[in-house]
Parts: sequence; C-alpha cells; structure tokens
Amino acid sequence: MYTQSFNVQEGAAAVVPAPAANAPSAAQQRFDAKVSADTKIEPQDWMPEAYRKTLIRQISQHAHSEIVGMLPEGNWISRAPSLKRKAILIAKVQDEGGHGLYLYSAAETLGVSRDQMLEALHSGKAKYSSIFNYPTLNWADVGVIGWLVDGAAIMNQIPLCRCSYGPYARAMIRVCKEESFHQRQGYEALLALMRGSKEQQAMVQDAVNRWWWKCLAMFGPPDADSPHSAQAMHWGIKRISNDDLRQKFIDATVPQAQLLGITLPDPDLKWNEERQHYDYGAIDWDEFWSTVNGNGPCNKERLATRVKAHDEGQWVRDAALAYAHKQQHRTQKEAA
Ligand code: BYC
Repeated sequence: MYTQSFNVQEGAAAVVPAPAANAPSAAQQRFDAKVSADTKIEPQDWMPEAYRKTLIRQISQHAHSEIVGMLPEGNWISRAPSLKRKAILIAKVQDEGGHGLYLYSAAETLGVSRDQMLEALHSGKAKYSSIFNYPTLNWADVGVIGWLVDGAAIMNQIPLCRCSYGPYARAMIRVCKEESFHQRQGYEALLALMRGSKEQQAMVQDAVNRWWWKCLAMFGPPDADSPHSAQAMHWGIKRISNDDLRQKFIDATVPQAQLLGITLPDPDLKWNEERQHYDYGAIDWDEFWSTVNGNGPCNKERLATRVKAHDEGQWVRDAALAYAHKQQHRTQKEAA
C-alpha cells in the first residue's frame, strides 16, 4: 500500500478522491462561507457561474437604466424655468451618466466588456428600468421624477450598498449619496410650484397622477412572481424583497405627499393600524410587462436616441484611443 505512491509515473495525474455526488467543491464551500459571514466577494475570488451571470444581468441593467434615465430629463435642460433650475438639472443628468460609468466598470470586473453590454442594450436584448419609457410632458414631471423616481431608486439601492459583490456594493455608496441629492432637489422644485399659482399646483397633481403607479412598479413584480428574488436573496445580492421595498417606499412617501399638499391617486391608500403600514390598490402588471417588453409609450424613441448618441460619439472614442496610443508610444520611446 505504502509503496504504491512511489510507483506513480512522473507526470501522471494525481489521484484525487472523487467528491461524493452533489457535494460542494472546496471553492463552492469557501464562497458559501463568505456569503454567510457577510464578507464581500471580490473579482479575483472563485464564484459560481450563475452568481456571476446574475450580477452581470442586474448590474448591466442598472447601468443601462442610468444612461437611458438621462433622456427624459435631459429633454428639459433647454427648457428649465430659471438658470438655477437649469444648472441643477445639468448636474443631475451628468450624475446619472457617471452612475452608468461606475456600474459598467463594476460589471466589467465580472468578465463582460462594455461593448458587449452596450450591444445588448442597443439591440433590445437587455432590459432597463420600465420607468424611463414614459414621457415627460411638463416641468412638474421633472420635479416628480426627482421626488418619486429617484426616491424609489434610493429605497431600492440603499440595501445594494450591502450587496455581497464588493465592486457593486462600493459603487452603490456613491450612487446613493448623489441620488439623495436628486430626490431632495425634485421635492424642493415641487414645493416651489405648490407655493405658486393654481395652474402650477394643478400641474404637480397631474404629474403625480401620471407617475405614481409607474413608480410603484419600478420595484419589480410581486415577490410571488419574481423569478430571481429567492436566489438573489440567498446570495446576498438582494437584501430586501420587491414587495417589502415597495411597501417601505409607500410608507415613507405618504407623509411627504401630505406636506406637499397633493393627493396620491389611489382610493385604496389607507393606514392599516394592525399591519402598521399603508394598504394600497392593485398595480396594473399587464401594463408594466407590456412596457418592459418594449411596447411602452417611449421605448422605441428612447432606444433610437441612445443608439444615435452612441454612433455620434464614435469620433470621441476614436480620438481618446488615438491619444492613448500616442502617449503610450511616447512613454516607450522615452524608456528606450
Ligand atoms: N423595469 O425576478 P425579478 C434609477 C425585470 S435607475 C424593467 O424581480 P430582479 C434612476 C427583471 O429584470 C433604476 N424590468 O428580477 C436612473 C427580470 O427580467 P430578466 C434601476 C424589470 O433582477 C436615472 C424580470 O423583470 N435600478 O433609478 O431580481 C435617473 C423579473 O423580475 C423591472 C436598478 O436597476 C423594472 N422596473 O429584480 C433617475 C436597481 N423590474 O432580467 C433614477 C438594481 C423587474 O429576467 N436592480 N424587471 O429578463 C434591482 O434591484 C433588480 O434588478 C430589480 C428586479 C428590483 C429591478
């Protein structure tokens, strides 16, 4: 027995005991232990393929939402009612572009390229948030996007700062700080309108009526119909379920609506003493899925604008690349 080890030919494969059927590998066990201990998974760590794919899907969708999200508001930069509002809006839209860039960079650490992600967006294969497929009809819509859309985004994104994947969690810390400013500027713009004329107050109410239900749908389908939630929560990617986040958002928003002096367009919205939460009416999930699947009012326009901006920016990418080559060439020449 003992001498057998000396008989193994040089270069022959070592005899590794076969793992019991379905037993997790050592790498899988290390991964599971890290997730249970709430230690971050980093790009160089081994991770299950399904975890990597889930993160690429979620982070790239999130990045796409940020850059498509620039469009409905960017549309209002030239029409903002004062220099102050214009400056704030330019800064906000620029922040969204920055968020897209951090998030694409975080996704790249998982082995997918920026070109692959953009190709998926531009060809309609990848999703982005349903909320950006609705039109911004007047200035009050811009305030409501800040208050409600960014408000919903923060509610969803604060728990992502504790996501198990390090680069995503770290990107989200900065994103959430900036989103918090976005939400406040939207609320402040609406307060200004509500202190104005009857027409301005009516504009705010109309915008809230159009956006409220769409914002509730942003959190994704009900938990029972969410195919990814259970696994994403098990991996520590998602920390709070779609329905629980939606409820937290409603509970936080009702007092803000009261202070603003507007009515949220839901006759079933009532405080439930027993649950210690607001009850709310039924969300139109057919309308949500139709929008997610490409048939919302602005899907085609948003994608066409995005593709055009990308194509028209080709010369900037070419110039940046040519400059980088020139710098590299110069450094090599100096070193020689
Ligand atoms: N819109 O099993 P589920 C922002 C899809 S940026 C479109 O619950 P998951 C902002 C979902 O992708 C806002 N699709 O999935 C930017 C999945 O489809 P696939 C974006 C949606 O991933 C600029 C299917 O439905 N925020 O706020 O566990 C200016 C089943 O859903 C939506 C993020 O992306 C939707 N609303 O949960 C202002 C945050 N909801 O992939 C503001 C990060 C669901 O199987 N993402 N779907 O084809 C997340 O937290 C999660 O991905 C979601 C969905 C909560 C969105």
